Amino acid sequence: MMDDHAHQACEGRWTWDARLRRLNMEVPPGSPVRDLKGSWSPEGLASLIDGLSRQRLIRSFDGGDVSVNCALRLSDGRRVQLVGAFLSAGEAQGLLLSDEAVEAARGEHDPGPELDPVYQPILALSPGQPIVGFEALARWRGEVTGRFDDDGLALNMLLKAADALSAWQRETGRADLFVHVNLTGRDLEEPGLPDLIATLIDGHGLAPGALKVELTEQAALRDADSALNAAHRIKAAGAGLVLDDFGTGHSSFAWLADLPADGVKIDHALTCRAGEPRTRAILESVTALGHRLGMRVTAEGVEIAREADLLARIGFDQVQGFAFGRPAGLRRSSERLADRSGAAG
Ligand code: G
Ligand code: MN
Repeated sequence: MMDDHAHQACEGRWTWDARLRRLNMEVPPGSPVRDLKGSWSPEGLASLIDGLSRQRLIRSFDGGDVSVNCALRLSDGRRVQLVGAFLSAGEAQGLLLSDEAVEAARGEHDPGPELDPVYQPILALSPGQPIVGFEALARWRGEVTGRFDDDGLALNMLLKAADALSAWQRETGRADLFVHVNLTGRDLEEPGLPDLIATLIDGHGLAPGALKVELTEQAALRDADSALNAAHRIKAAGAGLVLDDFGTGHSSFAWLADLPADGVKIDHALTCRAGEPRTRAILESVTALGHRLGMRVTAEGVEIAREADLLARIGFDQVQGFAFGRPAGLRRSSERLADRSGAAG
C-alpha cells in the first residue's frame, strides 16, 4: 500500500505576484527540481509542464480561491505540487513539494490515493455542548485505513484543514471555531512549516490560535531542543499548540512545562476510568494543573455520552470521542455544525 504512493519532499518556496503575473521559485541547487528556480510567467512555466496540468496551473492563480493546491506533472514525468495561499488579492506564497526521483523512473504515473481528511468534533462541556472545533485526521479516498509515509502529509493536512476551517467559519459566522492538525517530530523538522502556517492563517484571515497543532512528547524524542524551537516558531506564526495523548506513553511533566501549549488532551486510557476514585483524583489534579498553565483541557476518546457531566465536574473544558461524533467528512461536519445541538451522529 505504501509503495503505491509517491514520497514527497519539500524542495523550496514560491511567491506569486498577480500584478506582474510572475511566479518566483526559490529552489536550492541540489534539488531534483532545481531547474524550476527562477521567475516565471504562467505561460513560460506551462511550456515545461504536461498539457493536462497547464489549466490547473492557470486556475490556481487566476481562479479566485484563497488556497493554492496545485499538482503539476512536468513533461519529463516529474511531479511537483505548489501548496500555499493568497495573502491578498495580489500576492500568494507557499511551498514547493516534489515527488522523489524514483517515481519518475517508474514511467507511467500512478497519482496515488488522494488525501481526504476526516474531522472529529470537539465539544465544549458547557450547556448545550456546542461543537467548538474539530480534529483533522488523515484518510485517503478509497482507503479504509492506513498511513502513508509522506513528507508532504503534514503540509497538505494543514492546507486542507485551514480550508475546511475557513469554510465552516464562513458558513456559521463563528470566528471562534478551531481545527487541530497532528504533527510528528519529523514534520517539525520541515523548515518551511512556520511560513506555510503563517501564510494559511493570513490568507484565510484566521484568528490567532484557530489553527492548532497537536504534538505528543514523541515529537521531542529525537531532538527535544529542535522540537521545542520548532514549536515556538509555529506558535509565533500564529498557530495554537495542543499537547496530545497526555497521561499515557511518552508524556512527562518536563514536556508539559516546556511546551508553550494553550491546550492539553488527556488520553482515553485515563478518561475511560474517570469513575474510579484514584483516576478521578489524578484527573482533577491534571485539569487544575492545565488551568494553572492557562490551557484548555480536553477529555479524548470518550465513548459514553452520559460521562460528560462527570468530566465537567472533574474540571474538563472539552470532550471528544465516539460518543460525541465519529470522524466524518467535510460535508457531514458542516451539517453537524448547522445542527448546533452538538449531539452524536
Ligand atoms: O490522540 P490521537 O490523535 O492519536 O487520536 C486520534 C485517534 O483516536 C483517531 O484514529 C480516532 O479515530 C480515535 N478515536 C477518536 N475517538 C475515539 C474514541 O472515543 N475511542 C477510541 N478508542 N478511539 C477514538
Ligand atoms: Mn490527536
